[in-house]
Amino acid sequence: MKTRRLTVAQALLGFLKQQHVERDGVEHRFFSGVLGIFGHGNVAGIGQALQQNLDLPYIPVRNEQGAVHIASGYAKTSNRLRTFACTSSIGPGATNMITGAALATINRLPVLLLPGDIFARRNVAPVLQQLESPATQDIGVNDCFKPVSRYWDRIYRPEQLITALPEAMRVLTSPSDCGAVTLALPQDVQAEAYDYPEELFRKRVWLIRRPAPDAESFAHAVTAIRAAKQPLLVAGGGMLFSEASAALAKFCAATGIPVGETQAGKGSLAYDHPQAVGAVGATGTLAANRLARDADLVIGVGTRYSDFTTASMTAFQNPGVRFVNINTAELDACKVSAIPVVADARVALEALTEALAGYHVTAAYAALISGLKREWETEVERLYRLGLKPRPAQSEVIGAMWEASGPRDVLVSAAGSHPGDLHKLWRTRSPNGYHMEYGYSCMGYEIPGAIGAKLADPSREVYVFVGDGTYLMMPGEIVTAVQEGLKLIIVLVDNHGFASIGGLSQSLGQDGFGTVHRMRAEGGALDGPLLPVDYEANARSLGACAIRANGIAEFRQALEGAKDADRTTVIVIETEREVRVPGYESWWDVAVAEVSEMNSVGESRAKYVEARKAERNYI
Ligand SMILES: Cc1ncc(C[n+]2csc(CCOP(=O)(O)OP(=O)(O)O)c2C)c(N)n1
Ligand SMILES: [Mg+2]
Repeated sequence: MKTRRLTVAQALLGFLKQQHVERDGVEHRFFSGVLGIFGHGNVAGIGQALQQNLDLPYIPVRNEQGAVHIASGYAKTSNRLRTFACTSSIGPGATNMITGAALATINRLPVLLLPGDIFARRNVAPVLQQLESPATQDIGVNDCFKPVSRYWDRIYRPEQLITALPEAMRVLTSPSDCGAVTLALPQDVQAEAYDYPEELFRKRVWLIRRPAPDAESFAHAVTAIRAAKQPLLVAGGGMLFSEASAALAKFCAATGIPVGETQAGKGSLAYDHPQAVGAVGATGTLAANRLARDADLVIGVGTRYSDFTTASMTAFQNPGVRFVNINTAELDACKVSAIPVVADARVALEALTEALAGYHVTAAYAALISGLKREWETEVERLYRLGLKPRPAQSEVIGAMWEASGPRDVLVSAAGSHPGDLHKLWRTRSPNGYHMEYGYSCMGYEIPGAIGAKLADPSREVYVFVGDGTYLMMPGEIVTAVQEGLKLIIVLVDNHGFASIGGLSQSLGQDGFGTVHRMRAEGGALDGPLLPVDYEANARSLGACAIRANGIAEFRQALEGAKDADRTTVIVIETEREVRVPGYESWWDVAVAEVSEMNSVGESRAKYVEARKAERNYI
């Protein structure tokens, strides 16, 4: 047997370079590089191997969490057909990646994490940054990756790579089991040499399958749809991963079935498609939520049915409502007691369009859909142009951004009050034009996630919508964008803290406690002057252009300037915190304290108990 004598780290990178994927006859490399930060736990292993494998580019980042977010943003924009590996040292460098791992797994995104680990040899333990246990020597901080990874392994011996790596690839390229894969790499083992079989380094092409539905469940689904009087299709993230937008548009045109979109599925249909009724659920449009309320059949495609989508199980109120779920993952296909169609979205929709020939919703239902859609567009226009002075509302900022952006541009965001507002108000014009991380809704994803989106498709302008609270959590990756020559347009909405949680707190009767960015006052409470943060100076110090816009007119000008600029610009705009985009006949279950010393909490609790009565079991 021909062998190659390599360190574990060199063999690992040699393997990664040879991994390819193929879907719809198109083949390319799966790993575009390695993101990370070096420390003593990876510099001699992975660090050395990267230095002699420059065709697998190394991108240094500022925080290991940022590395994983970049990989996730990249994988999401690439419809899971490409990703990055992420390397870290041991200890804090490794655990910084745990949040990113959870985000990737929840969003079903492939990322490969390579945390350094403590010495397998053990004789020098405890090493710097090692967590010890009185009960076992076979535990460390990297065990924390287990619940947030779809596949987890620790490479104690060099030859274990030979069996671990194909498993890692199986999971990373699986349409149903995709998520974070963690291979913990003890720092001594990384540098150890072994005679690896040459075969490990041959080119491999992993077929990204498009599973077709089985005949029987498909037949049940067709029967259910044919019998439906008021069907609604809910488009989730799986629709975009499958690149099923064209198939969906045809399905809707042929059947007249309207489409509501989840956060991950938004943009599956262009906003001006006649059957697109926009966001559905807790942050849904009036159009989609009315249709959801009365639907007798919900066709969930590529959705996990999160509580935002189901409005905490209150969205679908027709007593006879049934579900058909199309999903590559059995876990999701079987939710809400649906007829499960375990299949790829595009394949299933094409087959359904054919099998449903002759079926169309009634003229009355079609008229209801177009009427609701028209009304919704009027509402969006109203919110885009509230004309508030001196500070605009957030909805006006969204309107100005939308008007400045082009049909192929991408909007990236994750946490705050704007995900809900954008879900309702952003008019997505092309698939992947709306990139909201709302599975984990992780503050700090925005900037690194946008770097990933830009790396995946540099031909699209990338806008980032970030709150002031979130900006403070991880602005450092702006430096990474500068380093890589990537241009982002970052809109930082300054509303002095957590408007979202502040609003939620008010609705719970808690008066916004702890959610405004204020100094501690003499009396000991956090009700002093507003925190004196200079966001522009901060952004500038990290290498970005930065500008503060006072009011919407200046904001529009700043956006034009940012479009013309050749590097990342941060535009800071102060908004009117308390002018919010309303909810549209929807609900989200956040439990209110059952006892408290405040009357307002008691009042909220009473309303909460009433509202919960609308929650349904779909059994
Ligand atoms: C890492 C993380 N910590 C906490 C939260 C809870 N959370 C959700 S939104 C939010 C406030 C975000 O503030 P900001 O970015 O200013 O947006 P705004 O609410 O003002 O729109 C918080 C703390 C979260 N989603 N992610
Ligand atoms: Mg804020």
